[in-house]
Amino acid sequence: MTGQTTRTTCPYCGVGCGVAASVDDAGTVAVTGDEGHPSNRGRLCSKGTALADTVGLADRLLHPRVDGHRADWNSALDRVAGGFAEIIAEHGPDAVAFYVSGQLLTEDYYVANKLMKGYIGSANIDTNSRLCMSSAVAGHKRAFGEDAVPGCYDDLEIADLVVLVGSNLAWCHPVVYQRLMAAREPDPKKTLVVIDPRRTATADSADLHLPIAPGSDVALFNGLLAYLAGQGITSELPGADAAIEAAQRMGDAASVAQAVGVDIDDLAKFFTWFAATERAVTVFSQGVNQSSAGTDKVNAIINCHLLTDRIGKPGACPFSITGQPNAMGGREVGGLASTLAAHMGFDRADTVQRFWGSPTIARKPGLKAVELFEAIEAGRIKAIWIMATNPVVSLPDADRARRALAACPLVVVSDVMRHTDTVDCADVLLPAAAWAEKSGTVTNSERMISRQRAFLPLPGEARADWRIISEVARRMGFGDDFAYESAADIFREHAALTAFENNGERVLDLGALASITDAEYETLSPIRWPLSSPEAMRAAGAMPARADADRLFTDDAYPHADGRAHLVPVAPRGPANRPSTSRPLALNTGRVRDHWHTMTRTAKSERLAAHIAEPFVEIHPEDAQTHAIVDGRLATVTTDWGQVTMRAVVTDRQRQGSLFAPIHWNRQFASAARVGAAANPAVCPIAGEPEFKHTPASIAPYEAVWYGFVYAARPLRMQAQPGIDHWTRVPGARFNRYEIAGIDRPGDWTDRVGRWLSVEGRDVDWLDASDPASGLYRAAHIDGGTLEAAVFIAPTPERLPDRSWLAGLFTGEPMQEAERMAVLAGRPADASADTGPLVCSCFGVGRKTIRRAIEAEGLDSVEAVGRAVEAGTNCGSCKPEIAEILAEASKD
Ligand SMILES: Nc1nc2c(c(=O)[nH]1)N[C@H]1C(S)=C(S)[C@@H](COP(=O)(O)OP(=O)(O)OC[C@H]3O[C@@H](n4cnc5c(=O)[nH]c(N)nc54)[C@H](O)[C@@H]3O)O[C@H]1N2
Ligand SMILES: Nc1nc2c(c(=O)[nH]1)N[C@H]1C(S)=C(S)[C@@H](COP(=O)(O)OP(=O)(O)OC[C@H]3O[C@@H](n4cnc5c(=O)[nH]c(N)nc54)[C@H](O)[C@@H]3O)O[C@H]1N2
Ligand code: SF4
Ligand SMILES: [Mo]
Repeated sequence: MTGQTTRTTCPYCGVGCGVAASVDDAGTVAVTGDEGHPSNRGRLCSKGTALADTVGLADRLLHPRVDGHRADWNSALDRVAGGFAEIIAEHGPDAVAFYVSGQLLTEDYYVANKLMKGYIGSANIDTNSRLCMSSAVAGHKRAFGEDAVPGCYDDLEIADLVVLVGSNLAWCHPVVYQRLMAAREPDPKKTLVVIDPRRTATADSADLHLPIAPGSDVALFNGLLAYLAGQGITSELPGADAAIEAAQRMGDAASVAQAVGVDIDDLAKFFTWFAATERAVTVFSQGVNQSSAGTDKVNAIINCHLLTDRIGKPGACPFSITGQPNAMGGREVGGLASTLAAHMGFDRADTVQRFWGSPTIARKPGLKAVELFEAIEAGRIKAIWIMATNPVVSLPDADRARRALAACPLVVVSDVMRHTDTVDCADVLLPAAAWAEKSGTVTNSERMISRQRAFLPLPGEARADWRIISEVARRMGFGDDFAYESAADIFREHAALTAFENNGERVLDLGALASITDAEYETLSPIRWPLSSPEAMRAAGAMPARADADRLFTDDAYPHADGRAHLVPVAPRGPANRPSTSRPLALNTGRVRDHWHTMTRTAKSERLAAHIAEPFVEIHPEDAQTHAIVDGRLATVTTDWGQVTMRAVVTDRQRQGSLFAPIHWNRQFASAARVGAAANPAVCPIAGEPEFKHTPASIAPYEAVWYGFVYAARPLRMQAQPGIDHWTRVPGARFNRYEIAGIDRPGDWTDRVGRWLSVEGRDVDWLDASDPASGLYRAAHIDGGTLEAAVFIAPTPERLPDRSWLAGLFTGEPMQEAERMAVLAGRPADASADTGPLVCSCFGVGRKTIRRAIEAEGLDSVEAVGRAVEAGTNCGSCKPEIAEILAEASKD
């Protein structure tokens, strides 16, 4: 496959950017944006740009393992099929479950769903999309009659008003954000409103930021609906009167502002802008979905669009932006326990069974993710197969997930990594093919189906997920119906099911692709559904091959039985658990720019790992003072479910009363930063989506008496190091960095540090300097002239040297005398070597370099910084941060 370019799709976020990948004769992979892909038109963000860094085989799971030992495929698959069959025979089909992922390809997902619902005969298959999109799914069904996103990315460019609700678009959907920013540039009348309790990088570029009280979105959008109705806007749609009446119970604008916790003038500005702007798009994401009122929040937003008839038109729609690359594909095949397949509910069980010709069919919904793990812990589910997700990190009350897996008689995990917090709980481990090695399709946030294509050979014994599932199905006696030879075979079957007995009832219709040939599948260009078969279109009186699938509901026809859209009356209610005297703060959780979820892939890229190197907890300055939290020191956050310890960041970007911590770090990378363990498992009663954005919490300083860091060419086994009470690993290409802290000071640092680095008995050059009076200690371990490790200890973190320049000394080349001295002195010989924390990951430009350039050259714009030091000139993901550094420099 060398020497050619393969067009495929980025495996990260739901933007679904097309990429072009090539492998040269030396095996070096290069990835660039695909100019021909309509969703990104060649653009990529920092994560997409760094994809080539992440395809290496380090730490990959390459062979099946059973009970902790390497096994061959036959015995591993027999164990899975036999184990499941035995439990089903004894306890019935509802005693087993699959827990799958929006990171599976549509074909993998389709086969998993078919096996569980049509052959095992249970609906106990749920997906991590439950934690992500299920409120949007339920909201769409209530409003439209089907789970369908009406608009497309072009709408954000066309709109005169874009409202982002609970979405940090600049970091989480960066290419859509770039498209939006580019559209706004020449057109100052295009307005952006950001609704988020935190002042995020996205909020920085808004015309108006409403830092609402956590969980108050229903109050806000009910307030808007009442305002719109007050302007004389009416609607004949079912539910309109009831929804308006419910909204009017909020009272006047002052009571709404009070409930939402924002300035009344800002609120009025938002309401008048929305009322006056026909072309308005409201984008919503996890600040809306991940709530015990998630579904109501979704409908509160959609109500405002239905009342004003702003849907199905260019530049006007409510827009649920999806997180994972194939969140949408998973919803299409029925990966959620609450649907059957192809957007059909359990009322269509006979249709689905007829199509599959299956021996049985699930007739009622299965357990949703949080309940599913409860049932495992309680022993009601006795076998679980987890694919492409890491629930020991990502579920709320994640320690329960770990306990559940420990208690479960059969835990099967299909993954690409040898170790994750979940993999470490498995009885059977199945090595899956990773991105770059697997082929199939994904659907992005704008209903665009794109191909993922393999451009690297399958490593070790890894296999595509659909093959693994089909093999297990065969061993369970269902071979004839799972005799797929290629992903294309599965895709055709899926497409045919969407059209089967459809008669125009379901918007999801891929009928036109049901007879696609292998060759056509191979070269399939990105294509948006619906794609009815020509016959179906003709029967429905529409023209064959309707070209315009860009927008749904353009003709005001909806999949509800009455053919209309419904407004849903909703009443505001607070989070499931409110802050109290013992837990006075609300813990909010979310993402950072350069990491993806549980870091299994982004941590392979040194430049991505360097952007935000450590887990942190953000706290407002007033709260920091109340709770004695100091910026840069460690703090422990405790909730009723668990505890994490992270670096405190004191900032007024955070609302008073709230904390924010990232979701990414876990046991593989830090001693105590798995934030899911602290997250409230309360869920939305309709969708079952957890309340990840709001857990009552307390915070206290972590009583470290020393802080330090280690750079080491070889990885250290942190769990086993004496005297290190707290650690974070920051992966690098030629070194590992460990940020460490302890609650006891050792008598002899030389002895202690020597043991960490196991230098005893080796022929090494060992330099160290200890100053007991000041509590400072430094050591360098040089082997054969090259730097092997460097250690710095100080009583407070402020007294530790900057990290960035030290990384540059791990070159594998002999050290110069000046460099040795610099290490011991704790500062670089040349000050410009200290670049500060990484800002631009494409060109490796640090904060200090940018600050120095701004000051030295009097730079005053993001573009000028780009011209001077290159930062921000490739993918542009760091532009909001450069703007922030400029603002900071102008203040100082
Ligand atoms: N860099 C990066 N990008 C990603 C991912 C990643 O891991 N890393 N993951 C992808 C996935 S799967 C997903 S689901 C998306 C998520 O994308 P987003 O939803 O944009 O990301 P989050 O950081 O989870 O949360 C968004 C915002 O909701 C805000 N919020 C919290 N509570 C409330 C509230 O009550 N009301 C409102 N209005 N806002 C609130 C938070 O402060 C936060 O800034 O990102 C995708 N993109
Ligand atoms: N506190 C808190 N928790 C959250 C959230 C939050 O905002 N706050 N957000 C939630 C959301 S929206 C999401 S989407 C989840 C994400 O959470 P997870 O799905 O648990 O996170 P990932 O790290 O993406 O896990 C994917 C796993 O699949 C493996 N993998 C990668 N490719 C393949 C493949 O092709 N096949 C197989 N079999 N395995 C593969 C990876 O190595 C990794 O172990 O987290 C949820 N949890
Ligand atoms: S925005 Fe970035 S992470 Fe998302 S698909 Fe595009 S390149 Fe990948
Ligand atoms: Mo997600």
